[in-house]
Amino acid sequence: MTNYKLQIVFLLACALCACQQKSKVLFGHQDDVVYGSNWQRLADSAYFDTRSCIHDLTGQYPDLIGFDIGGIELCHTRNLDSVPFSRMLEECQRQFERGGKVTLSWHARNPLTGGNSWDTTPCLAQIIDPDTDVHDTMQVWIERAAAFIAQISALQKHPNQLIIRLWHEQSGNWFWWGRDAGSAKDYIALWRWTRNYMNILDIHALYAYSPDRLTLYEDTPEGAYRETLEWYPGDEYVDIIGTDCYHFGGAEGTNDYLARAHRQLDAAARLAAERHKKLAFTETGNEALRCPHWYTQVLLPLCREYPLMYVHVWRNAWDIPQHFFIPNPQHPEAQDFIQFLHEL
Ligand code: BMA
Repeated sequence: MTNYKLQIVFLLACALCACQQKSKVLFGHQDDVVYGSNWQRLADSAYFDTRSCIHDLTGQYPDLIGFDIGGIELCHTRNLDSVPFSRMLEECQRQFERGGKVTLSWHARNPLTGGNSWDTTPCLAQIIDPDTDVHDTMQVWIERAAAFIAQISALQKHPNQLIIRLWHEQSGNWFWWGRDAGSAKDYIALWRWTRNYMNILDIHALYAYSPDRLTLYEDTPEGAYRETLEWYPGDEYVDIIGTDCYHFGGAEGTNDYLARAHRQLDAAARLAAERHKKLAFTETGNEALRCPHWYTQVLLPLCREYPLMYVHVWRNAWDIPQHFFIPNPQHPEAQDFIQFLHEL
């Protein structure tokens, strides 16, 4: 072989290695294996052959499945979206056995009023004050949540299969742990308390911090970064820094979505790089896929701009026709979504 040909072979080999080294962005879907648009398998125990929204489209189970434990604090047998906790455990076990990951969120009730997560009656200061009944309630709720999560944690087959996303979207004003319901100091105290309790039960997980829209400070990258940092629970408590950002409406909403997503992801990426943490797009989606080719034309180019560990989209509710974030196989966007998964 001539030197020239050898050089070409060498360059091709280098290019191949570089391709292989680029780590894949994992894709996650909430409640993927318990229901989807037009179907549900919400029995207490799993069917022998688990159905999955992603599997229906691709023949493969998702890299990441999201579950929410809202309701565990009241010892309910099903979460706020009717998923039996016994079933969640079985599906986590199956997902871990397949080598996949699970991400947990917790839409906990308001411990002051007993209302749901969206009851924004301020309670954070009382939660943190050890002399209050609300504090005692929260202690019990954290214990119950941790006891359930400990069972999930014990099912892992490989390191880092479980991700726990605590007190998400605090930068919004829609949850009782959100921006308007208390101070950053109290929010951080709640985060650390929750995390410390998970440690006591020897739970092994990656912990994700995920704000949503950033509007507290000026509309500059510095303002976004300042807000992300101000509520950050601390390096010892967090492994993944992410953000939640949704695309509202059709194609006309694209510019607004991209502007917010860049603002938030830039801030998260900067903090993650500085603190040597993983970066993730912890929740996103275009409800009912009103923006044509959203997956390949909007989300894919966005994801390529950042070194993401994963991107996670929300649930396909079986009982709310327009509340879905991935297409079912009959949907006109199905091919676009499959192509997105190939190229992610
Ligand atoms: C919201 C919606 C609700 C659901 C909640 C918790 O975004 O999907 O219908 O109850 O998440 O999963």
